[in-house]
Amino acid sequence: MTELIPAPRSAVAGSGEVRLTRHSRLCSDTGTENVGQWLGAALRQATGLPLREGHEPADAEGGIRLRLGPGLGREEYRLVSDGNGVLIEGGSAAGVFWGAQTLRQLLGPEAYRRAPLDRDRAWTVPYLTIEDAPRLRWRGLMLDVARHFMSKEGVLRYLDLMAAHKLNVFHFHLTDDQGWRIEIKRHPRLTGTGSWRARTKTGHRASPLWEDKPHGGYYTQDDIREIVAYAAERHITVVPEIDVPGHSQAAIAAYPELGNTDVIDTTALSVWDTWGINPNVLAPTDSTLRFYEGVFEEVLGLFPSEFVHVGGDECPKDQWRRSGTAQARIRELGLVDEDGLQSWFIGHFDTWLAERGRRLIGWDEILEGGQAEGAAVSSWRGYAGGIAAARAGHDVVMCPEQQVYLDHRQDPGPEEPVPIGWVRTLEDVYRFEPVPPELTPEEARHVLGTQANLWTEVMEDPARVDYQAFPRLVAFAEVAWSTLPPSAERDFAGFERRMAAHYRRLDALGVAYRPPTGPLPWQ
Ligand code: TNX
Repeated sequence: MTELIPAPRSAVAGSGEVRLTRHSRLCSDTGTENVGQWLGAALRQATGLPLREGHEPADAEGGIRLRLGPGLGREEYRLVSDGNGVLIEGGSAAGVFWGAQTLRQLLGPEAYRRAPLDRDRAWTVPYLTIEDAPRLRWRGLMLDVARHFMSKEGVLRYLDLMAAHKLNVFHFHLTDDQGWRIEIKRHPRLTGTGSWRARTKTGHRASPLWEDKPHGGYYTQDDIREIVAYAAERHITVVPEIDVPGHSQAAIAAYPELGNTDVIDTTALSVWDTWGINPNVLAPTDSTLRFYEGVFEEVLGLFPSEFVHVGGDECPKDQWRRSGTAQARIRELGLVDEDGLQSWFIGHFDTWLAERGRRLIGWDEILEGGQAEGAAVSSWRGYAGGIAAARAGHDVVMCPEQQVYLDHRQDPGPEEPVPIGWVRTLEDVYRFEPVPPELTPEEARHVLGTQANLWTEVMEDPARVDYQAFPRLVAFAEVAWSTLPPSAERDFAGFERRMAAHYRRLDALGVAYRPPTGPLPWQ
């Protein structure tokens, strides 16, 4: 009937249809005005209909009415299309917004266009009643803008794509060995030096592996404010990630004193121009902590999110093993080994963030050497880290690389352009179970939700990002939002049938997805 993705909890068809015309109004009751503005703008640009704002409920007759509905959960909504028009009620503006996204799907693929197709086209919504609410409250996408920079406009477009799929957490991976992408006023060389690399490695099989052209870019603080506000209008929370103490070569290239200066000549380092796990990590000194407190202070001023991601992944301990300064620190703090030093580093920021009313989240390596008190974990190396953390009473976001790493190849065929990674097919993603069944209901309450991760080593432009993300992100969105049967019993064939309609929506949105059949974009 309606081929909705993600599938709603329930949809009951009626007979008949609401027809939107030049006389139809859009009426937003108190508390839903911002959603009304968003929906009006989206539908006007696609349909060319004026959809004048109405203020009296009667104005919405035959048109669209938005209102808050008592008794509904925060993100829950009810959409009723009948002889009175379309009514969307939500437990909060967020619920109404997700209902508005459903309405866009009901209007047909052209409702996603940026310019009207044909002013005389009939815009209809079948009579029906939809009751819907998300299964999980953290439905995330992580985008790595460090390995390859994405323009601000590209990021805003991804926020729109997330919203269309009812995803609500944007994990913004802003720093890594290969680039520092956020302006920090008190440390200008982080972007001055750290945002560009002299040459770059491309992921495209047809390209030479090395390109001597420089690669880089960064977001000014004004850009960041714009991104955060744009996300908020779409009921998406932006969680910033500043990676410590590993994945920090770009920062050390900018400020050599941040590195282990008694082990290597850090003044000789430049922003890294290859991929992998980098040995050049931060020195565990007070001055490094003070430097990063300054960074996080500016970050907190820009991002209102409860959670702040501090990375914590892939921090090789070799330099700490050889550094007299690091060894002295281990003795002074009474630690057992270098893993303890990593915990001490993360623990410092856990307390520091808690004192400022925020919460720390880190990759599952932060479990090694003892986990900081209030810290939450992004479980990426499979399920074990997430299960252990949930059992110990820590909150968890499940993002195991075996199923939701969208940089991994999606087909074993030789024509696949991505030269690295294991095969994670659309069906693998669709059968992903974000809440490990071995957890008791009590433990499972610590699973905040799930996210798909897009690392961009092999994605040098936005079209490559689209290709890796879609269609798998669509399957992921359904897993995160909809209450599906256990993995093995999921109706993948049914999902594929609904996808046939969804590809038309992605076409209208201009998404360069991997086509299910036919030639690939670069063949
Ligand atoms: C591991 S996932 C990483 C990233 C890479 C990714 C490639 C994680 C916390 N670290 O730095 O980009 O693998 O798949």
